[in-house]
Amino acid sequence: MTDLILALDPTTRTDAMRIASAAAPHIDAIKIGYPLILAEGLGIAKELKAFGLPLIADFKVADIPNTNQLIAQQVFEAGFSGIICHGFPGSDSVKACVNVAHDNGGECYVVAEMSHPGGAEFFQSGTAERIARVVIETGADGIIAPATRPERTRILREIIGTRKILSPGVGAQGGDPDAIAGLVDGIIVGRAIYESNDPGAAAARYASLRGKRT
Ligand code: NUP
Repeated sequence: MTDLILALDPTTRTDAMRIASAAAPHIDAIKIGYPLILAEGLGIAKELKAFGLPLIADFKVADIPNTNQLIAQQVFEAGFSGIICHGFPGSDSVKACVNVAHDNGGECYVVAEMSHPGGAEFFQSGTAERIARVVIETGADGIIAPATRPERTRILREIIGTRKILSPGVGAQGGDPDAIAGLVDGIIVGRAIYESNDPGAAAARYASLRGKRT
């Protein structure tokens, strides 16, 4: 079954906890990033851990290896089980995040190609494919690849084999869960759930649409 990952980007603790609580029975993991953490602090991670779901830090870490390592250490000390980093700073920077993740029993995902329209500007013409190969070289756990462009994600799947693909862009960005779910290990859904009047029902609907991996 393809996982359903909630992108929890509201900017108040009250909204975040309400939405996570409603969605929790229907989702497989929670992803948070700058919007919620800059608003409420890193301590929100420990509160969200109470839902008993994997918690992914979407910081798209993109620095030199030493700084990446320092950032990743803070992430895992805060209680996260996974981290998302960028691949374009190079394999040594990615490896720094992978090492810290694995030392902590966690996972590291690398952004291969972004889901928004501008993601086609720099990640294509070979860059996404190169980043996917860095995932293999560094032992990272998988990539982030666009639900908005299943044809691109299919190409990246051929490079990374059985490593995981987590795919944002379903819902608010126009990605169709039917077109992507069979190709990836997890779909990431944010606004279509957290901006819904009934986040629990919306999460249940995406859970029923996510289909099986083929
Ligand atoms: O390429 C990416 N696209 C993307 O939307 C990489 C990401 N990490 N994301 C994140 O996924 C984005 O920052 C947001 O947290 C989530 C998608 O949210 P939504 O468009 O479903 O609201």
